[in-house]
Amino acid sequence: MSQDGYTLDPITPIATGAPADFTFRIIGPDGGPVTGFEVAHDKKMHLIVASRDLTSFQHVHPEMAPDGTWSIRLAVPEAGPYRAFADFVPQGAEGLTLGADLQAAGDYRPKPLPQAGRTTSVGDYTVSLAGDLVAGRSSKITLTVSKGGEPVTDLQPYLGAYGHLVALRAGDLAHLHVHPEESATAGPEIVFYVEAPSRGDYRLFLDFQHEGEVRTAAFTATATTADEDDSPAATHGHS
Ligand SMILES: [Cu+2]
Repeated sequence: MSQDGYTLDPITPIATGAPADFTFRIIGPDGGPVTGFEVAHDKKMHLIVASRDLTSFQHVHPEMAPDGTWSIRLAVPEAGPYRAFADFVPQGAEGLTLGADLQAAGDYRPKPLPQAGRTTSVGDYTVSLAGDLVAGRSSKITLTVSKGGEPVTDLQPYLGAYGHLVALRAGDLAHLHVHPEESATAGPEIVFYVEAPSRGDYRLFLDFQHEGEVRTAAFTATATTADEDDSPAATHGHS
């Protein structure tokens, strides 16, 4: 929740059903709300709200009032525990991702983590995943977008890239470092490097834009340790 003297301070609870204003501040090292932010990935603030069971995910861009209060119309689909992540760069400082636990009031029935798989669909789109997460190293993950069986080659830039990937660890919702490949094309492949800190299950959320609309494709992926990974493609050596 706090890092480098910065804290994510939720002001309002999150709503279920009808969207309501969700407001928060970033409290800085001097104890007051931060009002100076750099633009990163096209926005000054990226807010991610995920359910604790990782079946719900939203990536939105709040607006800031002059006093440093950020707000966005938001509703979550069901009651239960959620985690919010604010991703931002304070003026003159390093970029940060801060988390805060939120509770949407009401009865909570956690769902099991969706099964791991290499293909998922969202609307008319199919996204496939190649590559394996290996704990403790940067793993290359290639996501391929198709529509109606045809590769999509005219993805639109979204947040300064052709796709935006968020990776969260199942259980504690630890937020992973993800780097997009620099030499990106407009599809069908989008390449990321994902740093999984430990073995276990993760949920990957890909935001991509095509024909003017942003969609989110979600995958469950399991990270192995290097020793468990005996595939020929593994780059480590067995002697
Ligand atoms: Cu964002």
